[in-house]
Amino acid sequence: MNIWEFTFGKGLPSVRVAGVLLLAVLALLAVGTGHVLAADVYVGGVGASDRNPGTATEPFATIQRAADAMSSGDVCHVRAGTYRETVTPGADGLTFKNYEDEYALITGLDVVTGWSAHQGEVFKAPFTRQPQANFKATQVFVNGNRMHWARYPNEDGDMLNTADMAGVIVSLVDINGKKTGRAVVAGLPEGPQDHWKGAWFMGLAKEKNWWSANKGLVTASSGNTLTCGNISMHWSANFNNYFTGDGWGYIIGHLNALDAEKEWHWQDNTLYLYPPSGVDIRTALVEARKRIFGFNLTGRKGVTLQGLHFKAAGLTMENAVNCTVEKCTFRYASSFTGYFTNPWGDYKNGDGCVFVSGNNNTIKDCYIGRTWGHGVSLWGHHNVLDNCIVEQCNWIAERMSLVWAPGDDNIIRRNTIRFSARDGIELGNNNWIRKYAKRALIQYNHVHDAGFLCPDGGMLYVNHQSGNNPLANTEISYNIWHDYRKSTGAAAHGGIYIDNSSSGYKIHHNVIWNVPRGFSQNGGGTHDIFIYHNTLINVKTLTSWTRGVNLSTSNIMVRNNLTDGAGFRGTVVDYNREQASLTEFVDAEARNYRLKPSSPSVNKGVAIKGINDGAVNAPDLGAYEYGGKDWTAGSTRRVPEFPDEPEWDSMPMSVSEAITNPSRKRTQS
Ligand SMILES: [Ca+2]
Ligand SMILES: [Ca+2]
Ligand SMILES: [Ca+2]
Repeated sequence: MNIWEFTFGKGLPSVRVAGVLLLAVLALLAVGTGHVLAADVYVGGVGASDRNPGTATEPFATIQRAADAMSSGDVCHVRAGTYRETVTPGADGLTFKNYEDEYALITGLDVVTGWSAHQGEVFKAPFTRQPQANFKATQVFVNGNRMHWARYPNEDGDMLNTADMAGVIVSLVDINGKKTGRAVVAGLPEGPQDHWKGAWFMGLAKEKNWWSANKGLVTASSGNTLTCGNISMHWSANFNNYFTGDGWGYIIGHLNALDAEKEWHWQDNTLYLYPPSGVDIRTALVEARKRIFGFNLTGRKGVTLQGLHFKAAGLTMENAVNCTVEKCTFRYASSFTGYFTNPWGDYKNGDGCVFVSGNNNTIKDCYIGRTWGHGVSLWGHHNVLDNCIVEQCNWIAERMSLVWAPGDDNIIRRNTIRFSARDGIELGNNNWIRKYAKRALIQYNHVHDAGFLCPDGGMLYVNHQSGNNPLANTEISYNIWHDYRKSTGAAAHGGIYIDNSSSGYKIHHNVIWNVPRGFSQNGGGTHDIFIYHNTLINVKTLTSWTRGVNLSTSNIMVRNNLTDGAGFRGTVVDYNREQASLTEFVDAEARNYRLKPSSPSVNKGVAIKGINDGAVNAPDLGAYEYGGKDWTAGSTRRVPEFPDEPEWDSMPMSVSEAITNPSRKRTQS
């Protein structure tokens, strides 16, 4: 049998074979002369209309119109403008990019008009939004700035503090055999019976809210006492009373809470708004969330998004393959929702922000943040997150992370990851979501100022649940981790937290400071943990291992590390230097923990194959080798200026401020 018979089958008419060959030749020509067939398509600008041919001089008006007209290899150039759409490409191999340096904004917001007086300073207007499961709230912006869903007490704008919350006492009661939440809210203005029915309660039981916040839907209220149904999973289970007691909290999402400027509420297809002072609602730009996604790349291959801005709109890449997202920005992907069934949120429907369940995709040079939910969700495999800034996520204080990456073989490198109620990077949880990352590479990241509201999290968190599960074989190297903010209480972890028997981690050349525990674990059975060449400063407990009942905690190698503290523990602990003087670092005050030539840590380490092969003379202790190859961590990007959002600048810190003065404006009550 010759190859042709094998390929096309016996008895195939020769004319058919010739036809197939002709097509093959044409296809080869198309690949070889891509410029001839690939087209440039233009969207936006003067005279834009979807009835145009989509040329530079006669551009389309919508990106979707361009997407419908494009075929593989085509490039869509998006001019400056605001695009209120969810773009769903119908072909693979497309590129969508901003035109030159123009500011192209894709938004899930629509303009709200038709305002009339409601009561006092509050106005109302008709508004409906795309129906979607678990998309319980909308979001509202006035002249581009974020407003607050009506709340008691009022929101001060800092989404990760407790200073503006009320004192609460949270409990769990049995009502007709059903676990029901109770919350007593200090100072709550008393109204008639059920004054707060239909609102959400969100509470933090002080040091006891070990994992995440208490949330529930108020089913009844009397005086300042709320009865809550649909309570969050952890509150309902109330493990060892971790989620009860006194703490902080607020009521959100009720018209009766709408009593201050910048507050809004939406119900019965009516939007209520108390405009910011000095803003005339008749001339202001008021926008509310209509759509979940800005782009839907579900199932697509080889699509590139470049230089596009997303506001109040997520990106879903479910089962997407070989796609690239670069120099894009994503803000406000998710609104406040209940999450009572899933502490990881409705991650496929916006809470994931940039949600990737497919493989071999790259997200690089992006800004991602300012959201109630996740920043980036790498659920798929062989994806790369590179040189991004991911900040201000998990405002809802759930099990949501700046970077949530339970997929296998993902690479997370050179990112700046900061400001979260709980974890910085989470690599999965085999107890709750039955998935944790294998063979991940976490490298050259700068992760800081996480854990503002939940003590029992980590700069990096993962949970294998049992030491009998397969090794992760994950490498965590050359990163900087510092300032886990909720650092008091028995549950405070905050460092590299490889929880519940997580095993198979090579953790080397990391610098860690200001966390309660450097490397920690619960539950016993942890094994194959290699902790080499880390520098730990102001870490209360360097290593925290516990032994379980069925499995011993074994093969924990702690070697060539350097700290100003004391008490490294493991099964092999040697060649470490404890109680080091800060004077042996180049500039400890500026957090430069490189060694001086005179440092007693120089050349005091032991050779470890594959870890310190490039050492100058003998290996040094800690994360930097004197005279050796230097390394830095974090994104080289800067937080962009967003012309559509003039007032955010008053709140966040710049990168340099955050490094040198992380406590500024972020005081914890
Ligand atoms: Ca606040
Ligand atoms: Ca209020
Ligand atoms: Ca050396």
